[in-house]
Amino acid sequence: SKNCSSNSRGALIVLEGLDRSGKSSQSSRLVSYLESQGHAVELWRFPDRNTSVGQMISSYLSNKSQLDDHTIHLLFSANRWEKRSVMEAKLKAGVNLIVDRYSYSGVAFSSAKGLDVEWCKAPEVGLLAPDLVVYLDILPEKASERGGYGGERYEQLEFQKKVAHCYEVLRDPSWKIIDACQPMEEVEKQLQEIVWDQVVACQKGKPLFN
Ligand code: T5A
Ligand code: NA
Repeated sequence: SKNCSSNSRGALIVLEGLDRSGKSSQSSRLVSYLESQGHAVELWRFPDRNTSVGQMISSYLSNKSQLDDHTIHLLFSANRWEKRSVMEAKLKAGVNLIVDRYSYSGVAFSSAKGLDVEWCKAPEVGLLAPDLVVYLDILPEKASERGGYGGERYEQLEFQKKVAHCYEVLRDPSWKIIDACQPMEEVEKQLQEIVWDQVVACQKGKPLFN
């Protein structure tokens, strides 16, 4: 249960899920909703392709470059580390951050390639701990039907099945799961309710570190 005392920092809210589960659509709808309710809120996403590390990641994802699996894993993590201090400052200033993918994507996608889970988790230790993780749950087969996969490296059904399994292993009981096969408006409504109950109506008492 959350501590409803006087702390007024922003909340760190993470959306996770397979490719095409609807994270980007729902993140931006959630941001609009929170703004309309008068909350300070920003939309963030990982990978952040705007930095030089992010450009290396983007090039890898679009198959323009090849990298060792460990190397790309560490770049994804570095891409979160390079944003960590700005995120911390925003949260301390009372801004809520809605984050489209975070460390869990890092661990799920790399361990789906066969890398050791504990090795994958190690570089994430020390990053800011989310107040809420929402998993948009969809069968890989259903996700693959949505608008068709583009050309990016991980957008293949067989690989997404492995990722889904890795997310199941990672998931802990604090995660909120939404059935992402529902109409967009229904997912949106359930997400609003969860965020409201878990974070917004109740002031945050949780420290920013694990
Ligand atoms: N990755 C990422 C790692 O390997 N390690 C890491 O550390 C990180 C952070 C790029 C890749 O990088 C990997 C994971 C990814 O493979 P990305 O840039 O976030 O990550 O790209 P994607 O997740 O692939 O983004 P997508 O755009 O494919 O998926 P979204 O954001 O989940 O889905 P969204 O909202 O764009 O919707 C996809 C389509 O489905 C429709 C939408 O209109 C859209 O056409 N849709 C629905 N249709 C019907 N019903 C609904 N409820 C719908 N919701 C959305
Ligand atoms: Na996306």
